[in-house]
Order: sequence, then C-alpha cells, then structure tokens
Amino acid sequence: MSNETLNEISAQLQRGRAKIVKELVTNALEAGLSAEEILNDGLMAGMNEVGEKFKEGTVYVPEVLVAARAMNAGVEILKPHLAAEGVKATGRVCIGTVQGDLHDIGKNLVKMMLEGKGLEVIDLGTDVSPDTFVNTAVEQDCQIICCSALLTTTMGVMEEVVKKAEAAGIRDKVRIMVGGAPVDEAFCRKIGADKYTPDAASAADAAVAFCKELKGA
Ligand code: B1M
Repeated sequence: MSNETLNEISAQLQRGRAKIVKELVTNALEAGLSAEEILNDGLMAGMNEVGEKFKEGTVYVPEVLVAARAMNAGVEILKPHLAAEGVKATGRVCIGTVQGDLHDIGKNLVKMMLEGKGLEVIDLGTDVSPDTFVNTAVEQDCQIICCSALLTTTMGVMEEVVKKAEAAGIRDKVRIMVGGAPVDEAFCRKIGADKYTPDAASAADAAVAFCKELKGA
C-alpha cells in the first residue's frame, strides 16, 4: 500500500500534476507515512526520473518545469512536517544558488530545514554572485554562508566565494557550507569550504553545530 502511494506520487509528479500530487501527499500523511519517506521515495524519486529522461533527451525543459512545480506543491504540504521541532538554535545564515545556476528546489529545501531549526535565513535566490554572498554575510552579520549548485559548470563559483570571504577578512568568523548534486566532500576540501552535506536535513544539523561552536568561541 505505501509503495503504491509513493509510486503514484512519483508518477503524477513526472506528469506535472501539481494538484493531484498535493492530494496524494496529503493522503499519504494521513495514512501515516513519514514526511521524509514521502519526500525521498515519492517526490525526489519522481524528480530523479525526470532528470534521467531529461538527460536522455526524452523530456524537455517545459516538462521539467511543470514537474518542478508539482514537486514544490508537494513540498509545501510537507513543510510543517519536515521542519524539525524541538532543538531550536540561534544564528543567521545567508543562502543562495551560485552565479549562473537557476536550480532552486534543493536550495529551498535546505532553507526550510534551517528555518525549522530556528535559524534566521536570508534567501538570496538564484544566480548569486560571490560578492553578494560575502557582502551579505558582512552587512547582515551572518555566521554561515550556504551555497548550492546543480551544474558542474557552476560549482566552481563556490571557490570564488571562499576566496572573496578570505579577502574580506571574515574567514575566521563565517563558516561556508556547500551542497548540491555535483558537489562532494573532496570538492569541499579542495576549495577550502568548511562543510559539505549531501541533503537538506544534514545541512541544517551542521549549521546548528557551527552556530553553537561560533558562540562558544
Ligand atoms: Co536542470 N539540470 N538544467 N533544470 N535539472 C540537472 C541538474 C541535470 C543533472 C539534468 C540531467 O542532465 N540529468 C543537468 C546538469 C548536468 C551537469 O551539470 N552535470 C541539468 C541541466 C544540464 C540543465 C540546463 C543546462 C538545461 C538546458 O537548458 N540545456 C538548464 C540550466 C539552467 C541554469 O541553471 N542556468 C537547466 C534547467 C532546469 C529547469 C529550469 C528546467 C529546472 C529547474 C527548476 C527549478 O529549480 N526551479 C531543472 C531541473 C528541475 C533539473 C532536475 C531534473 C532536478 C533538480 C532538482 O530540483 N532535484 C536535475 C536532474 C536531477 O537532479 N536528477 C537537473 C530535486 C532537489 C530536491 O534535489 O537540488 O539535488 P537537489 O537538492 C538536494 C541535494 O543536492 C541537497 O539537498 C537536496 C536534498 O535534500 N542540496 C544541498 C542542494 N543544495 C544544497 C546545499 C547544501 C547542502 C545540501 O548546503 C549549503
């Protein structure tokens, strides 16, 4: 039963049926499925299928956009269930998708989980320049800069963010976190960023840990 529901969510997302996806997600929650399960095995599974077909050239940008809209509709329903309760932290984070990159679904998930942990989040949106990340961190007194990238051609911008932060003299006060499909631990180390996390939930946990560490320092 639960597999059937999750497969149906994935299938309707691939067809871009936002309204049906919303209904299915609501029903799945009512049936007792966890928000995490619905996100990973329903919505994200569907989005990954779309990604594969996009790569093969069997679906095109308009189909991907309607699927992305359906994904967002489903995530909206899950939002209050995903944002963890209990541990509340204090700290300010600026987040964005790096320059040249317009993908924002993963970035929005990370933002949501950070807010769920009680952190204040300044959302810089997509196509964010290294200067904007660093200037915002300085002007708004952020403890953390979060950079997301989905394209292999834009992930290099993250290295620029690290360099600009060094040049601005904030490297000891501000932690730089990176993530997104093409990013990994080795890349994070190579560019001198502070933390790579593979998903939104672990990004939020790491951000909370950094805020505690910086307060204790
Ligand atoms: Co694009 N796209 N896309 N796309 N797109 C990918 C990324 C691609 C892998 C598809 C493919 O070929 N299989 C491919 C990149 C190939 C590469 O670089 N190696 C690709 C391409 C090529 C492109 C274009 C160049 C296509 C074209 O125009 N020819 C173009 C680029 C536009 C641009 O950005 N300048 C393009 C455009 C688009 C759309 C606009 C149509 C749409 C984006 C809509 C939107 O975001 N509002 C789109 C989509 C939807 C995708 C796929 C299908 C799905 C991405 C997604 O939202 N996944 C994607 C294929 C895929 O990923 N399977 C693809 C769901 C999301 C929840 O996952 O963002 O990975 P993700 O986030 C995860 C983790 O990565 C992590 O947390 C999330 C999970 O909890 N995470 C972080 C993300 N950021 C983090 C930050 C952190 C920590 C964790 O700390 C700071």
